[in-house]
Amino acid sequence: MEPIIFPPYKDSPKPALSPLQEEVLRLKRERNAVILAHNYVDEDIQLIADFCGDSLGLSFQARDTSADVIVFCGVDFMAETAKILNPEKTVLMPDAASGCSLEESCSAEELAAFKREYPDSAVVSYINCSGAVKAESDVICTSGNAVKIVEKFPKDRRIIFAPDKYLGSWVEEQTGRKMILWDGCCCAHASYDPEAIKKIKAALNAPVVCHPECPKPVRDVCDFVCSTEKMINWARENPSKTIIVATVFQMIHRLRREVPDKIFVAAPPNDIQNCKRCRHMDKNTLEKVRDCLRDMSPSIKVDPELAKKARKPIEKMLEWSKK
Ligand code: CIZ
Repeated sequence: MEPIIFPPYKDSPKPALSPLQEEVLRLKRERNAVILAHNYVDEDIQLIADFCGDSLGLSFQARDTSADVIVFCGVDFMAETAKILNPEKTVLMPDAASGCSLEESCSAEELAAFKREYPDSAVVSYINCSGAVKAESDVICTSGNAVKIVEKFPKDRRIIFAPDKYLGSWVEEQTGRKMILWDGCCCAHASYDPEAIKKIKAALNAPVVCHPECPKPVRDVCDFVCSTEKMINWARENPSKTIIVATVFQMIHRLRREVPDKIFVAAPPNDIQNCKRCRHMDKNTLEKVRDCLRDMSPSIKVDPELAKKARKPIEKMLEWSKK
């Protein structure tokens, strides 16, 4: 299969806003809403978002916004986190069925039982989990701050890391400490083929950046491993004109806008609709963004008691993430 190659953004035509995008922006003004979009949603949504970023940046935005309504274009745990951080606001999701394979791999009951097997452990949970799992955790992390968060604990403190075993194993490598890893993974990142990546790297003579949710054999054939937000600086500073990207395909839209003079290539295998996509993120469409603003639904609800418990480890993460 031919690689998907994106020419430099600076040389590409910039289409005017479509009538649907204009309609969304009009509704957004009427509702005094803010649109927060994850790096993994489609470009037509990214282009009309007030803020486009990773879970960490989006959490700060959700906590600090003065808008009445947050439209969260991402997946359910992200919108739930926004509601937990800012319970007075109405938080809308274009499609309430956009979940996450990592979130599905770990229930709060299972994590509670796991904690009983390893008493006296601190629990660090990746933000890709439910509010109920967050409530069972001591602190939350994202891929952008996982190393920093784990390093906050004394070296001899036993840590349970949930639910992504690949991100966990990468953090182990970076920090030199062993953790007890939950056996979950992201189905999109877990399916890269290291041999296919080696081949394209040799064919294009270009470096590969991958996400830490990729398994170790994939990470080992890549030149750099980092969160989506950190990919921007790395791509900007890398001397190569062409960069191969192994994460959910839509990240390339963000990279192209931020680093407009480079060529970006989606790493193979390009398996769903000819590129690496997240079936949950793909449930976000511009039509559904319009509909949720028009109907003020689906709106996220979180039980106040649960929210109170889950807010602590999220706020601890935000506090520990400060520069
Ligand atoms: O942290 C996030 O938002 C995810 C899921 C990936 C990344 O690295 O941005």
